[in-house]
Amino acid sequence: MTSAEERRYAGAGHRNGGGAVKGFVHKDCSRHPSLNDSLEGEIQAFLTDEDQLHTYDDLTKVNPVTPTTVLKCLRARYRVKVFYTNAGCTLVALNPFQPIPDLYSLDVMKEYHSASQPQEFKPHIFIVAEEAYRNVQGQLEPVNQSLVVSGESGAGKTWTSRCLMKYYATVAASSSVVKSQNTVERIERRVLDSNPIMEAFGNACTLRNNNSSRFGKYIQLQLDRCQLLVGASVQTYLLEKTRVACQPAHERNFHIFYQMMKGATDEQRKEWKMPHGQRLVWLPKAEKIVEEDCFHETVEAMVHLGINKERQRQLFGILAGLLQLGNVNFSSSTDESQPCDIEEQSQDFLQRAAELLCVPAEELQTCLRVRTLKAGKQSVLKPCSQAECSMRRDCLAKVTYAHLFEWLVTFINNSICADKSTWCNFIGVLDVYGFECFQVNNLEQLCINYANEKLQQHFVAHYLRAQQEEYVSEGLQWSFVKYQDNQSCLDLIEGSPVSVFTLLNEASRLNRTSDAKTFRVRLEKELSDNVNISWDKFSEVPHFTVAHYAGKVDYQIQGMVDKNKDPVPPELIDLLQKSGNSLLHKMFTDNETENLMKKGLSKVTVVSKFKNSLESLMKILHGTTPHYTRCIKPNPDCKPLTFQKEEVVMQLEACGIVETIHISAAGFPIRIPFSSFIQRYGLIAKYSRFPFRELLYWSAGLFSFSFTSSFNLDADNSDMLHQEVEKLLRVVSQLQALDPSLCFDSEKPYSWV
Ligand code: AOV
Ligand code: MG
Repeated sequence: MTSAEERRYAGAGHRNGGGAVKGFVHKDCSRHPSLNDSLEGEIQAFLTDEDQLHTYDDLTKVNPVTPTTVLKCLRARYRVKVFYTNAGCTLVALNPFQPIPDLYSLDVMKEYHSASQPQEFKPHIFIVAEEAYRNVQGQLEPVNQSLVVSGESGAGKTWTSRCLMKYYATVAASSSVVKSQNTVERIERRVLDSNPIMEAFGNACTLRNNNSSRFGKYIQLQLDRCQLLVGASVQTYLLEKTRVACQPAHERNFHIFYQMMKGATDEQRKEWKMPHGQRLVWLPKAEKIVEEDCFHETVEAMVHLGINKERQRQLFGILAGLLQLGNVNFSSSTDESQPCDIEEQSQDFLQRAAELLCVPAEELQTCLRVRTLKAGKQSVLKPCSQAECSMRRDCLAKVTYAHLFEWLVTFINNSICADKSTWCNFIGVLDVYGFECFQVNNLEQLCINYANEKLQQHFVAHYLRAQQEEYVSEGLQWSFVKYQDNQSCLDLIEGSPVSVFTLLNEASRLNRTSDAKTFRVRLEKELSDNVNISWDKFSEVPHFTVAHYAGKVDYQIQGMVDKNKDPVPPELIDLLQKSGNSLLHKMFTDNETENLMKKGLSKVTVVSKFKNSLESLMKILHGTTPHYTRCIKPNPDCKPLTFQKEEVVMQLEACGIVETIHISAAGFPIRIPFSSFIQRYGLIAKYSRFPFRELLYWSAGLFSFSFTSSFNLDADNSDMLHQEVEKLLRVVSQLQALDPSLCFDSEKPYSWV
């Protein structure tokens, strides 16, 4: 379906549905244990025009709105390969798990961009993009916009974010050129090229998604006065750095390592000391072939962004060094006064790691095996146990990789960020890691799921709560739609004075021996009042279970406190600062935190840092107009065009889609400040015998004029104005036919300026 005619939405409706079903009784659709069992039955009983279900472009039009009817409609659409559906104010995007030709082509972008009423087209991510783009201008003043893409792991958030960026890089191309380090590139090219680099270094193949983002990102696309893209900046959130040294069963390390292995020339292999057939412990093979292994594309993007050959050489040298380090093992020592030895067969790997990281092999060995304890001015050397040695090895890799990632992000920002004087507004695209529930979950999943809770709260606060409160404050008749508020879950995780985070921080600060059982008992003592936490007291493995908005997750406690402390032995920082690899040296000397870390003063825990960074993100989001896209994963195995209803219904319930639809269907879809409305439509008051306030709400419910950016009333656009007035007058006469008692209040003469 590529022709404009086919894409055009048949009815006269718009993205947000009409104001039809007010005051309905809301069916409580909180978790329903027998929902799946009764699913088919209920579906059978539903709607007679089954053949037409796939034509429902907006779920607000499904009647009645229940999880099952919504599900049925989405399934019908998925079967005919329609992947986008409006749900009131949000867009639901079903993942096809298969490239869909022509759905995102240049022509389609242009078509949406040039349409006078894109919202009358079939639902598409480009409508959301275009809506945000036109909204930036604002009705009175420019408003920054945010596109919030959510959904569970593998649902399609990153894919959608890429589509959005491509859209703006196309329709808002300024074609200005930027120079850095002997390269000259168009800015749009650079902004897009930041994606493959960040994905190569920050994404990995997990059980849930072959290209799973292991970090969160918020990209601000900077627009100038003419609304052209002149730059961008990226903010990243908590990279899952443990993956570099420890990959969960059947998962892989970050893509970049595999890209190097697959794409390297013989010469590069030699330089990286990676002969064919070498088994590298930190590079577990995944059974699946992953498309993301495209070294060439990553390198090309690096060139475009201005990372020169020498820097690339240093960067890959460091990565190769880390891979060698992964094969270094330690033998157990019977004599505690003696440090553990490096295993015989590991010696070569240690030597190669040292060469690649450009540090003296002797010192590397000592750093890994001996701890230096400072007591006043004196230092005491303490040999490390076998486990401690391995921990120090892993720590070296993690801290190096995290710094490398940070360096890359800073480089990208320097390369794509426009000068503040040249841009005035932004459109932000948020793509974080999706909700995760594995067999074993630890601090990483707790942070990821906490981020998703925060986003859900933003949605609830911004849309479900705020919209209804506004109706009430404006004196509209409204029966409140219940929704699932996740505040108590957030209180449990991050609240004060006691929460999982405060207790974790306390345990980390007191340097208590990280006994998992003790920690669990403490959690139970302090938090058992919260309904969102539970535990199986008889379980062998100490854990706690959190009831997230998206489902229950068991978190293993073992290792959590240590992960939160994330200590870096100062000797390791010292060593890396001495590296002859100028990039590695720079990464560890440029930053003030390194010096604090070295002195052991950096006591900020992982969860505190993450909480702070999410709070600043929330502040930014609150200052923008949000647009929500809910990505849905139609089956757990990432199979093309396979729709499993149990899987989908769980996600629909989790994100409160039914409540959203109810509120959208019952509510007023378009809100315009009074002053803008008067400025624009006050003219009608002259002609109509209609109370202005009524007119305001009725017309707001019937017209999607929020889409047309505001215009000044001068001779040039008087035609346009008259057309709009004609349209409104038609509505007014229809309304008066319905209810002759409606009349114009002559005491309040509104007129336009
Ligand atoms: P995620 O970002 O939501 O998961 P992705 O965006 O990586 O998920 O999507 C997973 C995979 O689904 C992609 O690699 C594509 O193969 C496929 N896919 C998604 N959307 C589309 C689409 N519109 N058309 C075709 N294929 C698609 V995670 O990062 O794991 O939370 O942490
Ligand atoms: Mg992703």
